[in-house]
Formats: sequence, C-alpha cells, structure tokens
Amino acid sequence: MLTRRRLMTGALVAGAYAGGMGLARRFGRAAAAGAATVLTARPGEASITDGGPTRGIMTYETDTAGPGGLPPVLRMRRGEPFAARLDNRLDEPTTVHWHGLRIANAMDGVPFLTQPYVYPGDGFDYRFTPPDAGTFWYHPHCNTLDQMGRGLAGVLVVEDPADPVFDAEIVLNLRDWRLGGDGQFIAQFRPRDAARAGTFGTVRTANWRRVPQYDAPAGGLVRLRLAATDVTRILQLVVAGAAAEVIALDGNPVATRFPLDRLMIGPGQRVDLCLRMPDTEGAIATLGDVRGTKPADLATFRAVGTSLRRAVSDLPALAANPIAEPDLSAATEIPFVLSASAEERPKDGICGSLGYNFWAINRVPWADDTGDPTAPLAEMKTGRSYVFNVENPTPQIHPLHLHGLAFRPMNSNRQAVRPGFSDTYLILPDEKVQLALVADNPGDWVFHCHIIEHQKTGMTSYLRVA
Ligand SMILES: [Cu+2]
Repeated sequence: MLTRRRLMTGALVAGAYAGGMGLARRFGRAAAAGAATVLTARPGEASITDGGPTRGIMTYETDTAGPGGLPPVLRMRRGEPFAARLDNRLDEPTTVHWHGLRIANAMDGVPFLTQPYVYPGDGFDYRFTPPDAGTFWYHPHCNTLDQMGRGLAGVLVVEDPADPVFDAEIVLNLRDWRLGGDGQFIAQFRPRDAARAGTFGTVRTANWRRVPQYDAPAGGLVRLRLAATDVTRILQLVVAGAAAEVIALDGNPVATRFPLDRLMIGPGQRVDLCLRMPDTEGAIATLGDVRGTKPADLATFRAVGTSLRRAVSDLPALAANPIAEPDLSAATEIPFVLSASAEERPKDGICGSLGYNFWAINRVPWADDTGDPTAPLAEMKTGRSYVFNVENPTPQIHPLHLHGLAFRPMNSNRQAVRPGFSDTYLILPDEKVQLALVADNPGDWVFHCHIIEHQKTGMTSYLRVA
C-alpha cells in the first residue's frame, strides 16, 4: 500500500541516493514479509575521499541493494516476523548482531556465546520478530574493530504502523574512517590510544559521504534518524538553520520532546529528530558535531518547494515500546565497577582480540567475544527486577551497552539522566548511575563498552538470565 509518506520517503530517498537505494527501501519490506532477505557480507572498494577508491572496504548488500556501497537500511515492522540469511563472502568469520533489538538469545549474533562462527562461504539464518519500533543498527560481533572499521555497520529501522506522518524521512549512518592521505586504510588503532579515549578516525562521514546534502520539503517535518556507528567517536549534536526536537533516543520515544542542544551520544546510540525545515526554498539547515577541538558539519538539508507551513507541535507523540517497568521495591542490586586493567601484556585471543588488556569490569578483563571459560559476571532470574549500580572511576567516558534487554536510568551523581528506556548508557568519568530493568529475556547477554578498543581490550562481560 502506497501511503503519502511512503511516496514521499521513496521519492526523497531516490533523489538522495541517486536511484538504487529508493527502490531497495520500498522493496525491502516486501522481501521481509515473505522470503528471507539475503544479507551478503563482502569485501570491496568505495569512494570515501576524493583520492580515488578506498580498497579493503567491507560492506553488506541485500538482493535489492548493492553492490559495494553503504550497507542498506534494513526495514522491518514491530510485531512482524523478519528473516535474513547472512551469506559470508568475506575472507574471515563473521556474525550479525542486531543492536538494541530485544529478540531471542540464539539470534543475538555473538560468536561462541549465542551461535557458532559463520565461516567464509557459509551462511546463517536469522529470524526474529522485533518487539519495539525505532531506530536500531546491525554490525558484526567478531573481529569487530577491523570489520566495523572497514564498513560493516548498517542502520535498522523498525516501523510502527501507527507512526505519525512526516513529510520526509532521512536516515544517517554517522561514522569515521581511518584513512591516510592516499585514501587507503591505516592501522585501525594505536595501543596508547586504546588505553585512553580510543583511536579516532581521520575522515568523517554521513552515509559514507563527507557532508552530504539532502533535499526536503520547505516548511515540512522531517524524521531524521541518526545512528552513531563509529568505533570510537562520541558526538555532541547541534542543528543550525532549522528547529530540531529530540523525539526518540536509543530507539525509544522520549516522554517529552525537547530541543536539540549539544546532545551527547556515544558509539552505538541513536537519536530521532523532528527537523522543521526552513520556509524559504533553497535555505539550508546543518547537522553538526561540536564536541572537542574540531567541530564538524556532518550533513546539510536544503528546503525545496513551496512551504508546507507545518509546526513541530502538529506532530503527535510516538507510541511507547512495550517494555516491562522494573519493580524497584523488589529489585536486587548488582554492582558493576568499570576499571583500567593493570595487566597490559599482550594476550592471544580469538575473534580479533587486539592483544592487550587495558580495561575490565569488576576487575575481570575479558578481551574476547567468547565466554568460555569465563563465567557470567552476574546471573539474573527470569522475570525479576534488578538495579545495576554502575561506577566509572576511570578518566574516560564509556558507552556501556547491554544486549537483549532494555534498562531505565534512574539517577546519577554526575548528570540529569534521560529517564527513557535504553540499551546504551554513556557513563561519565567518576559517575555512579543506577540502571533498572526487568530480566525478562532469557539467555547470555553481552554487557560491554561500545568504544570497540575498550571492548576488545577487556571492558566486556556477559550476564546470564535464566
Ligand atoms: Cu569504554
């Protein structure tokens, strides 16, 4: 069924991505509703800089999107089954993790913990029904620094049939690349940086392009879905030249919309904005990152046509996701202390260990993706409520991500917490925060820092719900 919004977004995306992606988006759901989408992971090259193609890229393609460019936006619907067959055409094992989706543990995509490696030439069938609508993303959970650093990170959108009507929707995959002046990959990390904030990329992109420009209806309301898929960089987002309100964070609608003002998000996090385009044809709004010493424009939006004269206040609230409310009166508290690890000697590991231990959770540095032989860091009973007392005595910020469950930040000694449910909490230095949840999804769930160098040098663990 072609609704107005469907037509608008199809047309806009077709314009924005020069044709192919628009078709992919509209047919993507048809594929999802019936036969499995084939999601191929493959090596390739892509134009990231002006200096000619970057070799050694890794990307995803579907049967309707590709070849070789930005991983497609995967679209599914809340409450409707989705199926994708991963076809591994890389030269190394991989898996797919569906970041933020509360689905069965066997579909979570963590090698050895929830599924075997998918070796080159092999496949794996992922099938699940997303319970929540919102903006999510997908990426490997094996040799992650290299695989994600080379491109394997795509945005995933779960639609709700009751979503309000926007005049356009634009999805941005925000990430950096570690490229040299010749446009080719340089070393993904430096050990001394891994022990600090992480090693930053050298080329910043939105949808694999440097400051791309998108057209949107003048005076219209745009749903801007942003996903921070970089392995290192924490962003502080602003919009200049247009009003922008935050309508959802990490896939969940905010209780009260608020204007975007230097919102800080870390790797793994998502923001949905309602962008009210300028009324004047040709006027430009700019999304930027103002964190750190080198503020950067990320993307621009150009008003086209006669003003639709819409108001942000016209927008109805998004429906909340069906997440169980923790019972604080009966909750069990579990302490988690993030720390630097004293053990800095190189360590062998499978699945892309970086060879160092710099970090730990509760003094256990766990550098690999495999849980064997390490026991779970905590065990929770299915259906019970818990409060995680998380402390960060380190001098770095850590985007702490929990698989398979959603928590509600309760209170912090360092900041006013955003009280909505989330899967990733950006914990500041010297912060103590309480995260409340219902352990209603059985399985072994990874709990790790999403600065991938921190994850892969020790700041990883897993929790068992049984
Ligand atoms: Cu970290």
